Amino acid sequence: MTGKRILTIQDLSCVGQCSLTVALPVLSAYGIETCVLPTGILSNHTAFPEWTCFDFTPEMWNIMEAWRKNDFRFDAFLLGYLGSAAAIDAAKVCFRDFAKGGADILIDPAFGDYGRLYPAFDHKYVAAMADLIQSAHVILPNFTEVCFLTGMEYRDNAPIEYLKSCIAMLADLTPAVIVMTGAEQSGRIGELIYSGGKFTEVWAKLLPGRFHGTGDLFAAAFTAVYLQSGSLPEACKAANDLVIESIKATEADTHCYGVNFEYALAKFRK
Ligand code: PXL
Repeated sequence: MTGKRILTIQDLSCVGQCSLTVALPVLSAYGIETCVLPTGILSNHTAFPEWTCFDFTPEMWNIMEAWRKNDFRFDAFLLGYLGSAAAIDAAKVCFRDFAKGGADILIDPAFGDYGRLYPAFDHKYVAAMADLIQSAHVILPNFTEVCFLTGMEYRDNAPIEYLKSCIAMLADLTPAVIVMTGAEQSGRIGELIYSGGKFTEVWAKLLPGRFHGTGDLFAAAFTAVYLQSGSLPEACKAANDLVIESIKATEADTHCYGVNFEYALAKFRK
């Protein structure tokens, strides 16, 4: 138990396990008191063909006003898919007004994958995210997000030297420790951690198939273990183990619904 109270700021997608429907149960299962601030309410995530989005940002400001009166403070923040530049502005005020001294701020930029932006986003959103990560202590981008944030070219199956050079460029643009997720090299998948000018690599077995929501699952488990242990590689390893167990428990043709982390969590708590 950390005794820490975390605030996670992300969208609430009603169908398709991702964002808040992953972060809340996973952080709670690791014994962390978790508060939520939804940025938007979607019918389902945007990898399904049809979706609606109710912009929740006006209510974020009302919520923050009540929190100020209650004098709430948080020990840590985990941000994922925010959905709009307006939600990014609200998140900045949230850090300013509700962070305890020394609070950890972890941000998954969560705006793209496989070389492309998610449908709701454009370059303005990327620029707003580049500004937001100035406030972060740890960021969890995938390679697509590293490329959009740096302007580097996205390449499939890029050699590790290229991945590292892009990450080093990103390190010039943010003070945060970088944990690049989903690096793939010779049948392995893992994280490239860049901290204090040095790289650390954490690798796991690459399972076949592409599954939605694994980045959000990784971020939630990583955050829980990082807050408890203070170790970046340990947090990566624990999060990889949970993602792998979840994928193994997922039926192959249901990938858009997210992975079966519910089964994996129940198993790991036995
Ligand atoms: O898993 C990332 C994510 C979160 N939230 C929404 C999304 C996506 C990715 O597509 O659409 C709404």
